[in-house]
Amino acid sequence: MQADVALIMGSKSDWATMEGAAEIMDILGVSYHVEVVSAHRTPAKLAEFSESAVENGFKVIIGGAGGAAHLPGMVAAHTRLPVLGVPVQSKALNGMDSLLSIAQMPKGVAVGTLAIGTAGAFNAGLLACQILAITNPELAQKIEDFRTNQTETVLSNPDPREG
Ligand code: RP5
Repeated sequence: MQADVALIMGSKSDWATMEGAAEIMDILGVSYHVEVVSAHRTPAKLAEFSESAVENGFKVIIGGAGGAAHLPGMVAAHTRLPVLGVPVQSKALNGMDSLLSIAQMPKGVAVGTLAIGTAGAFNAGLLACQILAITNPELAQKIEDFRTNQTETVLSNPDPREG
């Protein structure tokens, strides 16, 4: 099946973080393909995957990686599709290494960098949906409903002592 979003990551160990992107895409009904594609351990696969991403029908790529997190930047170097980078929280440096590796791209090759960890992964999925919603009114309405729901949930239970 053709998917709109490629959800790729450097290692299986990244899935615990990156599944948040899948969660919101499931909620909003956006199709995605999940695969481990490592910039360092499978560099030829990364180049092939990125170069064929347009012809394979992807519209947005989400890349998650930790530590020396070169995956999103190297994917962006090989495709014109928008790439959203998620810094996975590393053990040694708490994800600061991942964040800086992903954010500090050179002028001319863009990666949209999200927050470190699970919030970043969820928001990468949400942002991918928002990008797709530019040309998809039905998806746009689902995002409006999600936001309204979220706001109402906070407004209807403002006491921090209650669960
Ligand atoms: C990165 O190294 C991966 O994205 C992962 O966050 C980190 C550790 O990978 P594993 O050693 O757990 O496979 O390439």
